[in-house]
Amino acid sequence: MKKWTKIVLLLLVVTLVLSAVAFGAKYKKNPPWVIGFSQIGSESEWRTADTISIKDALSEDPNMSLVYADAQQKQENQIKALRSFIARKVDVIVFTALVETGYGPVLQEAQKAKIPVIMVDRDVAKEDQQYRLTIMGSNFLEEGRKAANWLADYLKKQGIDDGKKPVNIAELQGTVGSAPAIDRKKGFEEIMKGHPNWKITHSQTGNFTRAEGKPVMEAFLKADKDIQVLFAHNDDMALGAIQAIKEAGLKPGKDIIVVSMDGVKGIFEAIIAGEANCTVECNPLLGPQAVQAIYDYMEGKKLPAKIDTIEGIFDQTTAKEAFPTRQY
Ligand code: GYE
Repeated sequence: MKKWTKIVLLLLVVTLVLSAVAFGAKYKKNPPWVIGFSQIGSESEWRTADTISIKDALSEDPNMSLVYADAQQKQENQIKALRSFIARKVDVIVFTALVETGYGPVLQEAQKAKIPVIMVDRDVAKEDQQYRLTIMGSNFLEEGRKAANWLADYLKKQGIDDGKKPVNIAELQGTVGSAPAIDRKKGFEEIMKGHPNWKITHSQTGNFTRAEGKPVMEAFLKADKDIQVLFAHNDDMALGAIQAIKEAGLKPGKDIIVVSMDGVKGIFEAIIAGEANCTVECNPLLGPQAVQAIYDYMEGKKLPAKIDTIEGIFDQTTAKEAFPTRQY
């Protein structure tokens, strides 16, 4: 063999060995990785889209194997599922917290077992955030502000709000103690401070479902017909309430302004039909972002404490045009 051929061959071998070493060291742990995903349930159109997005992204990735647990809106089921993930030593936990409090001990157990927890959508309370790696999802506080700011603008344009006459608002709250219910309310009320004539005259939970949104709105209307605005913490409750408004002989979208959050297909249809007025988008398609976060973790990259999603707002002037491009 000629000398230069030997050198080329040697270089080739060195390159191959080096790249093999580099590849082997690419991840903290060699794939496939077992990912435990604890979802809260299936209360809304939003949740369905979110579950499909995360399950698809995780199960379509050849490096991941998914273990799925649906808590059916019960915190104790969720804590059990998290403990079973820890017991079977999954590589990563993906977790949406039904409510903010009560997960401290189980999150500490995960941390002790060195299992990273990547939160999706609903976060835990401040004091427990130190036990999870990151959270990805929406800024619920900002969503509440957006809804109130849209309302202020709309009332002004319609000549309904003179700054003095009371504007009576009925509120359908999400699941009590959940991050989106707490923060959407807070954000909305923050903007309300600049409108002293706005009043929340009724406020109750409808648990983020159509089935509960309807009877709660019925009860509001039975007690009092003088409601100008419905602020619902999600579209599903708004859709249930729209039904109740109609059955009470009133026109949703006209007699009562309907503002909600999520941006699901059902509310787009209602907005286009003139029966709802505005939805603040909350993007449930978090699967690809969750997968990215798992890779980042496995590659030893530092993850930001919070990964925000970018979202819009839709009303009767924009819903029709945007509808064909909606993915959920
Ligand atoms: O708005 C609602 C769902 O946590 C952001 O939960 C989510 C909320 C969403 O049930 O429809």
